[in-house]
Amino acid sequence: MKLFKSLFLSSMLMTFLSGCSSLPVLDPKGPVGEAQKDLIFWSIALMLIIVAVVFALFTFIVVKYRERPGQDSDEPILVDDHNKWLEITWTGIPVIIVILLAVPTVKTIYELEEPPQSSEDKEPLVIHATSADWKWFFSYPEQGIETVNYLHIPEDRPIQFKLVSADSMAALWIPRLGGQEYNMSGMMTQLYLQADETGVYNGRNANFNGEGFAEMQFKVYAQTEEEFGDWVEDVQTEAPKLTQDEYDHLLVPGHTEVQEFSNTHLDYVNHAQQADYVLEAWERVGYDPEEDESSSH
Ligand SMILES: [Cu+2]
Repeated sequence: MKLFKSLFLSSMLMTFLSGCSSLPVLDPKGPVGEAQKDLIFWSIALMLIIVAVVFALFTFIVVKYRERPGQDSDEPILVDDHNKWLEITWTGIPVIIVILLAVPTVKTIYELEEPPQSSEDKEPLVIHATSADWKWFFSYPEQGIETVNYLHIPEDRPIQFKLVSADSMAALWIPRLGGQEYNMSGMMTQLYLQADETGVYNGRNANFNGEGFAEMQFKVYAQTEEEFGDWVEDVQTEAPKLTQDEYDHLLVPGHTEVQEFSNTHLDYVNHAQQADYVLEAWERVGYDPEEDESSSH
């Protein structure tokens, strides 16, 4: 027991003393991730206190009521069958624990449904993040541009992600900016994130969806407002147009290199309302999923 306990404690210490370099979730770069980190730490701290109290009581009881030499262990220890105050105590404590965990959690969940309060005065930037086996499309409707497998965002400005999947269910996750949200076919979900620092952050799909899942990753370039504007302008003027035919080809399952376009696929499809668009696209480009399934096994 002692060995187990010291092993457990030292592994916890190692995790926390490692400077969080290997735990991006505990080293957030934006207000959403910050709020979620605070919630994680609050929950861990509360649970550690409970563990400490339980272990202390356990030790105390075991020592105090241990069998002593000369004691007849067959003799049952008689106790009152009912103690009002004990009953109230061990019913009340769990209720208080649940309240202490639930209230901050629910409060944070509702807060994160809205753009971060720290940047209330700034208009959120809308980015449609569309997942397809096994790539990400990021459409900027206001800027009229689209990227594949990478995205640029301005710092200190809330990003309103509108999530949808063209085919199987996925989940958008940028650990340094905040928790994940699901991409589903035929409906739209929403996620606010914000970067408080410029830098390159990793993003990925957090919902297993088959063969190409592991490579369904992307980079997030958080830039100053000015750099972001320059990048948008470059893409608007230099990137090719994304034709519907090319988009249909991109929807065939597989991995895709990073790409950018000076228009968006939102011009011809809204996956949130046209869940079977992907099937029509496959048919148009002559891709047969059943044939692919048999050849890949
Ligand atoms: Cu298969």
